[in-house]
Amino acid sequence: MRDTNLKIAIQKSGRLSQASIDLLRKCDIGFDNGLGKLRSVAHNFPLEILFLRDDDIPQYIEDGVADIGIVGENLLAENESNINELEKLGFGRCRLALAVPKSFEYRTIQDLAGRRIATSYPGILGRFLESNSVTSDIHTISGSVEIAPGIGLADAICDLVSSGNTLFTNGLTEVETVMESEAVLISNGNTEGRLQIILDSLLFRIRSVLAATQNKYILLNAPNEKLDAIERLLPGMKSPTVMPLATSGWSSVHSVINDDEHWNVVEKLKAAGAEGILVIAIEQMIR
Ligand code: PRT
Ligand code: ZN
Repeated sequence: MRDTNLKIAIQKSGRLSQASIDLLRKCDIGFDNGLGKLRSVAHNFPLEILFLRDDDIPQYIEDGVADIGIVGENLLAENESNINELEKLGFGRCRLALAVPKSFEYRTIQDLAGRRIATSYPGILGRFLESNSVTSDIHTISGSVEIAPGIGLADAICDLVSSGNTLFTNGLTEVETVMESEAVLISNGNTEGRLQIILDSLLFRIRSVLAATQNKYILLNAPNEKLDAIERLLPGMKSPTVMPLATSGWSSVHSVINDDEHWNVVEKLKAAGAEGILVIAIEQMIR
């Protein structure tokens, strides 16, 4: 029975850990992730979860110790490994950016020629500079990259940025985006037979959860003469459901709308005559 579980590697403790666990839980996969645990077997799905340092995950997957995993795209791009990206997961968003001290008079990327740049991403940075025909002196350091200019180790840095607070507190200004990144589900492409069936089933659940988080369920009441205008604002999965209310001349309209634009749509619906508008989170959405 040992080999019949699909193995997924997720970050043990760090920025992607909680969101990775939450995603599996939203897929209704039940497992114990007690402190210090290195592996856990789900009790209601043939999945084994390995908790690892994010840097080790691509190698473990290439070696077949795990079949799939969750890492940042930045990590994959840096290592240029033989790994398939199965799905973008919408969390862990950040960008790899070049930043310089405030005193640096930066105009174009050519200003970095011959300068020392500290980074933990020498591969991505090297390719980026090369594609811009710039030759710089790349210093690879593994952590606290943002302090390098302040201690005289570098003229610029290339590091991950999300809120920008770290750059700001270290007196650095972002000047170029090298790459955008988010968490992705990856695989080694070696899943066959039963493992592939389990992976397909997990992917089906993950995609349903992702679709659900990108959408909202909306219900509203409207006088029948306003229905045409309201329906035009609500594309829905096919088209909105319209049902008569007990009060004659009124209908209840149900639909699904994109989360990003739901406030915008709600305002237009209200202006078009909708009343009693309810916007509800969707748990899973199967298209
Ligand atoms: O222990 P382990 O090796 O597993 O973890 P780690 O310390 O190497 O990684 P971790 O947890 O810091 O990051 C894991 C992944 O999260 C990264 O590979 C990215 O894909 C993603 N991610 C998203 C980030 C950030 N946002 C981020 N802001 N990773 C790092 N940062 C750091 C950045 O390096 C800088 O020090 O946060 C600081 C900047 O943040 P702001 O908000 O101040 O801009
Ligand atoms: Zn790491």
